[in-house]
Amino acid sequence: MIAILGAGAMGRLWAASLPADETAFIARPGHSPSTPLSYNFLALDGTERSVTLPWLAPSQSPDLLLVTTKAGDTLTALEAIADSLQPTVPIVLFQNGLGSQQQVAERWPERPILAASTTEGANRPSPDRVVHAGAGATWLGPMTAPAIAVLAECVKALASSGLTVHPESDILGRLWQKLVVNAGINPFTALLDCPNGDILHADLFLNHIDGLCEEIARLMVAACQPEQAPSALRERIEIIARNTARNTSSMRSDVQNGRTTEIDYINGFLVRLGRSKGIATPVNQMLAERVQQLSLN
Ligand code: KPL
Repeated sequence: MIAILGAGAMGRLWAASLPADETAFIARPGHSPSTPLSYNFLALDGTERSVTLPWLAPSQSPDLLLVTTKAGDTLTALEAIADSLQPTVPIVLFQNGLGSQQQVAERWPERPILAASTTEGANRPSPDRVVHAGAGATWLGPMTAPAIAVLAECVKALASSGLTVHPESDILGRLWQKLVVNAGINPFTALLDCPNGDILHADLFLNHIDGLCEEIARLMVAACQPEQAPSALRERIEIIARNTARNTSSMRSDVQNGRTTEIDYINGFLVRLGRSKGIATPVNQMLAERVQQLSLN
């Protein structure tokens, strides 16, 4: 049985794609829903179907756990269920940004903990509807030593969904590549309240993108990531912003829906890293503070 903790768009995409008789959601601690979870799922081919999945019974022990909670909720959500999980159950973390994966790996180094980086696009335009908005791929890699031995079996289990899944020995490197893009697109779209492509012509972006990329390039070296020129980082950010020009970023969507954003695990992570390495991060700090301010308004 594959259990999913976190019933947002990403959790529901996997739930709709994995074999229905082998998948269940995990209820929040203290909640025991009396009815299964149902929603409509719009697939990439334009067909819409109803998905109904059970909640994992307290007596059931999953063979694999997918964690699709928001980055900021992950450690607490896992702490609440960890005692009921066999110590050998692989735990796959799907959070955006960086920081939450390390928190979990440091908390349970003896467990097989993996991180996923995905380019699958999913959104939830209303509470009971999930849209698979773009085909992508998912890379899985070990965050703790015991995860190395279970990587292949986890890739196989997730690939039974029909989604594209690859093993990745350097998952931190891949998460860093995604972090660069998220740090250079998401806060601007949230602050400007615009789709991804529109940031490219906005003064806020044009005035700060070079400074931001210089900070990230220095931080990557300090974090033992391959050195990349700030201009190459900017180019990648701009290519993705152009390729996803009409998309609403996850951060803009969080702000629009009154949800906590993942800024603390994107630009906020870079600010904390800068502090620990003695690297100034004024642009990341300004963006993190302004996005945090948005959620307070
Ligand atoms: O990953 C994304 C996000 O919205 O979080 C991008 C790449 C910005 C696409 O919208």
